[in-house]
Amino acid sequence: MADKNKTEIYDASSIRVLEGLEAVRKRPGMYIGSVSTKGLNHMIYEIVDNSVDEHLAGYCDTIKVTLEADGSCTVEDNGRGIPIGMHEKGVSAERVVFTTLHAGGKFDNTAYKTSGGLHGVGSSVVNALSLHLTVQVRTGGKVYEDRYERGIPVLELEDGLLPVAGRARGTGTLINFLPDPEIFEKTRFREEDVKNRLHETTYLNPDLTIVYEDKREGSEEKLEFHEPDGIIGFIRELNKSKETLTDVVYFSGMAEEISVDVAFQFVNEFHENILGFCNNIQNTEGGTHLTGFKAQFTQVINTYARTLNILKEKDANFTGADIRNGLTAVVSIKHPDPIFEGQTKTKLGSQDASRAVAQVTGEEIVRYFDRNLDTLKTVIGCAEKAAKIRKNEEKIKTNLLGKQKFSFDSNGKLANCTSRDASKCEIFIVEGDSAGGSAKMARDRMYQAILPIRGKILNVEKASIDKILANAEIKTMINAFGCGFSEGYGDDFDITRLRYDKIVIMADADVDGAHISNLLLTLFYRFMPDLINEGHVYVAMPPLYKVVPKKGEGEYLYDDYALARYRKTHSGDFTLQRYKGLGEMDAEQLWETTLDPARRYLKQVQIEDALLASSMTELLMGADVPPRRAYIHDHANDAELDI
Ligand code: TSJ
Repeated sequence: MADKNKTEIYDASSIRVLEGLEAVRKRPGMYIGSVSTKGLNHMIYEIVDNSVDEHLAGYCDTIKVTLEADGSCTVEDNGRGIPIGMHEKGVSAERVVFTTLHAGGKFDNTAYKTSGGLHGVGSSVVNALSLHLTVQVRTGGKVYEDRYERGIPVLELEDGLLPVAGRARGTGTLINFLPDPEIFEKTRFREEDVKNRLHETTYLNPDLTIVYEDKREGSEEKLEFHEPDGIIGFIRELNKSKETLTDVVYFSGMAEEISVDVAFQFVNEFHENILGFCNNIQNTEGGTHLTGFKAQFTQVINTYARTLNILKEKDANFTGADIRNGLTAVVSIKHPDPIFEGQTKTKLGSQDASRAVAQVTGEEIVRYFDRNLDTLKTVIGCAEKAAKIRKNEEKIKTNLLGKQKFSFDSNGKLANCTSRDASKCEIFIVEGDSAGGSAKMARDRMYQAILPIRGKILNVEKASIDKILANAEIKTMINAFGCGFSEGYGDDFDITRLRYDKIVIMADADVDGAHISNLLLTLFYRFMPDLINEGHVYVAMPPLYKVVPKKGEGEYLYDDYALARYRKTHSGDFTLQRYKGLGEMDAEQLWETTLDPARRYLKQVQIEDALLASSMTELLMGADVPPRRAYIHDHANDAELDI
């Protein structure tokens, strides 16, 4: 019996399995997105999505996600259990699931495949990238168990059947896995990201409960996510700290075999926040469902505005951006066979989704607005206000920016670099004139530009576009970057004209510094989001300490963790200097620690999560929390750039 199984390991299908595993482990980024914390967290989502599929199929109402004390993750559901019977290939179906790339389809008779973007590549990828992975399936009063190491099964099966590990009630699946430290740069799941993603999942699946538990030392926590109000609750959460102008409006419907769920609300702000989801996966690059929703929404409101004689015959229509000014919306569709496009395969491309969302939206919001004229008037009022601001803005743009297009440095403070090769140039936005002065002296003039900014720049969340554009520091930045800016839909932003590969925010590691970074990031996020989306925005991480031992070389330490480690590993006396701000460093120190591409630390700014991104304040509160050691040391990147 055992011999028969031994030979199985080397048959043709097993060799394919080993080749598949090798491909995944050789290029993990291709399969899981990245090997940073983002990819690591993604391992959890890949597994959880399978339980969500089981929920969508109607067989599971609770999922437990546990971050274990040993660094592994356990995901358990109360669904039917992964099928363990004999598969046509002569092994347990469960083995096929965990060893075949792009399995799923075979067993997946659920109505909706969650094959959005990176998703659906699934459990075999997680398995290949885990040091060990254990599967437990409860069914028929028993628990069956299987185990893998780096994707390779380690238990010998009797007649291809899984061993019984014990007795149990009910049915369900439990997976425990430990991401392989040989693959991932970081092996600590980031709880804020995981919690947000799980919470988001429950907003999109109102009948699902997700129990989250963190058992890791120092961050113990247990939470239960259940959002019976669904995307209505999601909108409430997104707008919880905003001044709302209307109720949350919800509608749903079905067209072309696509189910459409929409919730929206207007708030007193000068921008829109519309999130698209297809089969529970966020489409961060948008797509056809959003196009369909926006086009139909615009058309309906313009028609109403004419019927109510708010728009006169001679008036032009409101633009889409006018109408969506202040709109928060979630558009969630379930599509039987979606197509994804875009750089990160997160843009929905299915044309039928556009038609289906437009059809449902057209029918349902007319039904709603016919009965809720007050809400309709508020919405049209927002559009009128936005149109007025837009017309004003168009004037300002031609008057102000137009004239300044060629006066590169409007107030004489930018110290530009010599090179015009944008792929090698960097611009440092430095808080304070004294640090700005040191940075100008210290920099590599060929490739590094310095723009000092003073005091607090405008809070762009609260200010209107004309005020924002009148602000001298903001004008200088827009001119320096060279790609214009975009407000809402009327898109004047052209990333191909960007003059710098890296835009680095350099602020003190204190509350004021955090505030300035916050305002700058908000500015970029609102008016130049592609700078962030395409990875051009960084935050410099100046050192917190310098230690100089009695004997030997001094060194800079970038966080308290590094200091604690230094104390542990160095026995003799040393002097400790604490830097309170950039201003305390002279030009040479600033070069060594913060500017020199070979030695500095930079944190690349990313916006991953819709809930977080909806409020930059929260985003930064989040970014403040992780230990500073989690930041990127970007030697490698720059070594390449220097060639
Ligand atoms: F990803 C995974 F494979 F690791 C995984 C799968 C992880 C977790 C936590 C759960 C699951 C999973 C799979 N939960 N429930 C299921 N269900 C099925 O695979 C299943 C069961 C029965 C039938 C059937 O037609 O009888 C069909 C399916 C897809």
